Amino acid sequence: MTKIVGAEVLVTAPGRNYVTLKVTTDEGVVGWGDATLNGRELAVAAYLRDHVCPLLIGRDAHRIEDVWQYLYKGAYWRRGPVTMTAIAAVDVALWDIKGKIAGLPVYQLLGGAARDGVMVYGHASGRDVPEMLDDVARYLDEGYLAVRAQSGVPGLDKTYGIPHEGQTVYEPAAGARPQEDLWDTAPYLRFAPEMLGAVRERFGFGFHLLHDVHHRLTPIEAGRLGKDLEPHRMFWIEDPTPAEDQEAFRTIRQHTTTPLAVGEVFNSIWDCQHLITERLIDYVRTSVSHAGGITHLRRIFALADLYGVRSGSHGAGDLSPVSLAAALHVDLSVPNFGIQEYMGHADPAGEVFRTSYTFKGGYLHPGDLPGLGVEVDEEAAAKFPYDPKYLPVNRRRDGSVHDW
Ligand code: GCO
Ligand code: MG
Repeated sequence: MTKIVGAEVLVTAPGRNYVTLKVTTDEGVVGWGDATLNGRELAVAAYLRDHVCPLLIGRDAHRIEDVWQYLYKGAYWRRGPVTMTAIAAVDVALWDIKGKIAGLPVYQLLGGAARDGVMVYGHASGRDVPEMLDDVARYLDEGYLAVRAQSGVPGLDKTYGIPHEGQTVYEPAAGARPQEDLWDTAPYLRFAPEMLGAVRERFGFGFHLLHDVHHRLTPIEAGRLGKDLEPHRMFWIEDPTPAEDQEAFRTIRQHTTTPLAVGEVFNSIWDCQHLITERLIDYVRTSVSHAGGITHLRRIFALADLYGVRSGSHGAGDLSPVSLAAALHVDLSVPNFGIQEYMGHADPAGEVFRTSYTFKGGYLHPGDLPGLGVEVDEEAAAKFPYDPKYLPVNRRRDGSVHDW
């Protein structure tokens, strides 16, 4: 038995807020897990500190499945982003420990590499189409095989996916109260096919093109968008409608052959059960850190594999480098990997998180260090105290709240 003797929560804001779990064994092996839930960070930190860490002490670090079931079923109150992010952090930390004890990178424990590298997509954006096109060019020059394109919509002063002045990596959370944005569906629906068409016109079809709708359309509007985008041969459109309504995807599917991706806000297999088994989507975007860790994510991907649905995990900057590393170990090993989002982490995050994944020719690789291959510098972390920040709220022209 490898006894857990320590479980501590670190909240740090090197550029943005991250919640990190540190689990220590009786032999001094340390495992790291990511528990960041953008805009609700302290809820997960408290859930872990008050209700999970005390229960971990004395348990066997090797019994990952048992610990998972104990925390999931044992809470009685199941699922939800806070609970599942907390369980994920424990799960990932235990996989890290298992790898370090075995002397193997985590992907070896998951069955070994099923591919040589993990294809990632980068985020190109601009306040207008010319600026966005220049950004696409930058990604293609860097060797990316897949690029997500977002552009400011004429008539709307702020749009999802466009960095604020001075940001190198896009981060929508800002301010101690949510920023309020204006949303108007009609101009967006007219503009999106035009701007994605401009990408194909300038750069052709020799790379994968993606676009995030960020939950803003109704099913029939999404069907129309998908149809209008068919000539541009999208790799996917993401989150066309609010994700909790699984039935909505049936309507979208009836109207378009543009591939559909959804799931960054899902936290369990139950959130995507019908989407997968009824083949209503092409890619499931559940992430290690928000969907119950490596253990539960693998279960989701195994179900998806049966139905020809591929993985396309969320990998925004608010998922810490610990989470990205964990995702890469899963991505490298599952048969039905599709693509991995890779947004990067702006400095000074690099001072706190020492990573060993590498990018080459459009692919990331998690590296071969034992465990996840990420270490957290606690002294550096202590220099960046928690900085409350909220995700924006969208309002329509009449002042009513829309999905952001
Ligand atoms: C994405 C996501 C993010 C989210 C962010 C919220 O596709 O990367 O939509 O940009 O908005 O993770 O915290
Ligand atoms: Mg998204």
